[in-house]
Amino acid sequence: MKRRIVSDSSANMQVWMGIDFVSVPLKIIAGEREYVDDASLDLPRMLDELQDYKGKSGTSCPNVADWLDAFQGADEILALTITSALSGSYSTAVQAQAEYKELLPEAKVMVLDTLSTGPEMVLIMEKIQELTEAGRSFEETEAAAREYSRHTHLFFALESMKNLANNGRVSHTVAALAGLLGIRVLGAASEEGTLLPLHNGRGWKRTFRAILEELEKYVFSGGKLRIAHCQNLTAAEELAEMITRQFGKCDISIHPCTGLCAFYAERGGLMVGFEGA
Ligand code: X90
Repeated sequence: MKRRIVSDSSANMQVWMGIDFVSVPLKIIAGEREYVDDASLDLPRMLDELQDYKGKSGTSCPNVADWLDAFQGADEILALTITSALSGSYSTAVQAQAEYKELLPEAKVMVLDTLSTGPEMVLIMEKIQELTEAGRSFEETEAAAREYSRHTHLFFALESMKNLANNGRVSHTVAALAGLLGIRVLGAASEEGTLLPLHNGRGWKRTFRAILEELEKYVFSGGKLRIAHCQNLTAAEELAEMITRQFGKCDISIHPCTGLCAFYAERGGLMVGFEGA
């Protein structure tokens, strides 16, 4: 029995030391240029080049063959995707699941539409790993991961929503608030897996205060919280400190965005995944 955790690269995790884990890259496309969201991506350079690029840019999800490659060699697969409301990743993963089971009828494959992305996916994968270490069966692990994912949430605080709007992932009206007016948008992943704006404001202090208030409303348990940032470690650390002050000692860690999330969250953006009600 060989169990593997697989996720698309919107989880911002390329490797997981000592764990059978595979990340399936999404791609960022700007004219002739294609950036693959894997360990070889030069992120600062991608962000610089995108900033200078005046044409249309977008992204593409993994195809069925990409998922199949990632499944190859394992017989228990727990795969996670970015929300199906914003990407085709879930749909291609489900097709790969069917094909893999045709090739290998004994194999067990879960595909979880996380209705979220980034650090919320990290929490769910950590839960799967915990269950695996505790020796839980595939079925128990799948059920517990699905249940857990109903109690995890995602916030994001973005300086600009230009790429989200230009790619039809958020309305131009919502996006116009950010960027154009220099107002930061704080939002959440809705229960349907779409972007839900919660608050607009200038200055990080106000954004942090709004995040703390929203964490109360979403009943952050004071348990696990993961922050992903796009070239904004300072804000991530400051937020972590404020959360610790308000909620007491909790399990917080910070990591950088990789290609896909960096493209949409843009420079300065933060994403926060946490355990709630
Ligand atoms: O299939 C594709 O091309 C990928 C499309 C992804 C679109 C959205 C990515 C958002 C990443 C921005 C803030 C988080 C929003 C989460 C809402 C559920 C990061």
